[in-house]
Amino acid sequence: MPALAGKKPSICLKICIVAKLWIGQPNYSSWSLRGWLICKIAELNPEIEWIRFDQDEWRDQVPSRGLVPALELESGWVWDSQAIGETLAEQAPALWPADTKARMHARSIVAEMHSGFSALRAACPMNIRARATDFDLSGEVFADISRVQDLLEEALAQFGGTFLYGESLTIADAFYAPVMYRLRTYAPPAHCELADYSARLLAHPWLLEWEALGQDEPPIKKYDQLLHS
Ligand SMILES: N[C@@H](CCC(=O)N[C@@H](CS)C(=O)NCC(=O)O)C(=O)O
Repeated sequence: MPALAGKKPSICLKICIVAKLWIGQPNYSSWSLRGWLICKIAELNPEIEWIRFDQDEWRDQVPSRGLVPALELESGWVWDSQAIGETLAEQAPALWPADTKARMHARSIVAEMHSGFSALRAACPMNIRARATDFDLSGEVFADISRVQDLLEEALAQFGGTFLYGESLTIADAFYAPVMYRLRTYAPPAHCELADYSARLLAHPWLLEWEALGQDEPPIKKYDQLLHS
């Protein structure tokens, strides 16, 4: 694994550490988006190691069994989006809401996203630049979407502002941003609190920056074919 010791730090704002973030394929990789957005919120500006899923040489360079995101810090590696979020939150507490109840809620919905919604994730892979017409959604996918709507509307009603837990993005917004892209592609929500939140979130400059990164990316057939089936 490449060592960073001795290298010059990338721009350092709040967290003054040397960092390299391994991510790829912004149009398609939902976990990469989460890792990247968490770094943005933490004001960490890592060097980015862009990987391609159709190439394999990067896989044995990361300790995450060939999965991204993986973050290489001076102190060592951390991988998996949730672990990256927790590690950076030690230095950047604003990644979580300050209020205890809000933080408990945020941790719960992040954990639920990380371990659940398998029907939605399997049937509707993130494909930011695509729009499906009349996409056939199963009952299981509808149940996942309905659960997402309940959770996010509850967060907005109890703790929210422009974003889920107030006026700044938190890890929870980072975790649900790919879900908002999925809904926009496959099943745009009719007017509701969730639709308004989704529009505000996806108009955030960091999300626009991410979306632009994927515009000219080579297509991944297996995901694009899904839209025409
Ligand atoms: N639980 C992991 C999931 C990571 C993951 O599945 N990443 C996908 C990208 S979205 C990946 O690296 N896939 C490798 C491949 O498709 O070859 C996390 O939270 O970071």
